[in-house]
Amino acid sequence: MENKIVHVIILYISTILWTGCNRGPLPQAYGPQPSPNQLEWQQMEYYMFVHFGPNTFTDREWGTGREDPGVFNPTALDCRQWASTAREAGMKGIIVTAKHHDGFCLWPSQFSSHTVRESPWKEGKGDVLEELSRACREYDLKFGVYVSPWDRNHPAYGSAQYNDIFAGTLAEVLSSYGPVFEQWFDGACGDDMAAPYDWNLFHRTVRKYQQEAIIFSDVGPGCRWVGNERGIAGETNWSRLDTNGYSPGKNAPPVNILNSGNRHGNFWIPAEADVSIRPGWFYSPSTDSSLKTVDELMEIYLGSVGRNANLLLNVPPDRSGRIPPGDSLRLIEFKNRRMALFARNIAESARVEASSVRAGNFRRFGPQNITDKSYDTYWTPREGKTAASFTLTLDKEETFSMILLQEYIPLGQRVVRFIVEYINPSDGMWHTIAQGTTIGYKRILSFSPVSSGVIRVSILEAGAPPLVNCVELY
Ligand code: FUL
Repeated sequence: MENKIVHVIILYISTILWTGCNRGPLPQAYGPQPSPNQLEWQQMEYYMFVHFGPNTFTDREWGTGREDPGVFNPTALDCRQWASTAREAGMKGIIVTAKHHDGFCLWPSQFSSHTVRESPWKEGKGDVLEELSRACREYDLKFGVYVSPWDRNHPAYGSAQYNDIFAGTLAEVLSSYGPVFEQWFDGACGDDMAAPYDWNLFHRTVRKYQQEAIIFSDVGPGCRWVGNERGIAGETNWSRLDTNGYSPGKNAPPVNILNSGNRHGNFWIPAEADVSIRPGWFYSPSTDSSLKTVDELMEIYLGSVGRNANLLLNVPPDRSGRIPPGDSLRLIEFKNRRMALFARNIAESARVEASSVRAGNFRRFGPQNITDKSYDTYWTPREGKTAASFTLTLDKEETFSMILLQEYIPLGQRVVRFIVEYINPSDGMWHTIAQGTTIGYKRILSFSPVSSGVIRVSILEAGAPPLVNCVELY
């Protein structure tokens, strides 16, 4: 009987402790936060850009719009080959130039007389968007479109009436080919405009047909241009941007701002880094032997995904309508390099201790969340603490030359400055290996290899208590 009472008391106390532990409020959001679609988009990290159209056949980057549609005649166009290449390369989607500045439409648009319908390809019965969107579904890739407002072919271009025509063009693309994850609006435009672009109308049109699509432009609103075409984000890269008074194109914020964002920016507008595997955006036989090397692609990867930006890598199909073997081979070599570099995370089984943990629920906010594999769990120090550290103790001494860190961005981007140190076994002292500013969704730092069993990451400054959900060491 006495035993039973003791049991009941123990059960009662542990229930109180357990439920007590689970109470306590979550940290409050800090600044603007990503929408669920922006978060999903950020987690894609790496996807393919495809520039394809008359320029592919004419050796041009900017067509005049006066090209004979007869030049567009791929002999063996195969969108499934583009998709399987992207898939094999580890990419998560494809964005295609449905319409570039020359105005040529890769689908038979009602709003233009300069389209695949006027070309000899498939006797004018073809539709690249139809084939590509289907191939993307087959290979489990997301499908996105670049539709250039600048149109060097359309007779109405530059007039107020063109805004409605362009909205109609967008509606056609966005309502005919299934879900579109990203609508790409280029900033380039001609000088011959009597009426400015009606961006509100364009955005409303995207929203009407594709509620979930991320709208890209120099200034978002879904994601922003990174400010260069080299695929390199700022070492400091905030996913926040002030856009008041700015618009895409000539009136965009200065490129250094696009490259780094604004620490206190009003809107969540993360960076997307676009770059081509070749010197130009469109295929040209003259660039067959100047593909970026794996080293260059690695540098781009660390400069984009490794600096809190998504990487949009352009891989242009050739005149047959296929991605050339050299380019696809390079993509696979690049993927193999990444797989080899990130093969064994030596922090995975580390013991993690923190200088401070948020009160209320050790499990929910404790340092062990940094090495679990879930994006949704994080470590955070106690309320009000914007500087704190965590230490990893490895099973044994290991050699490493890379650290990967992630903030839990659904509650805002916080970290301003951090430092990484290790204990050198030969002198037992702390030494600095790397320092950085922003982390954001993902930050990767590489350094000369060191050997150690104890590593400390200190957040030195943050706008609000940091929420760190991942650390990896390679
Ligand atoms: C630029 C365009 O003018 C280029 O032709 C290319 O499409 C690039 C991705 O964006 O602004």
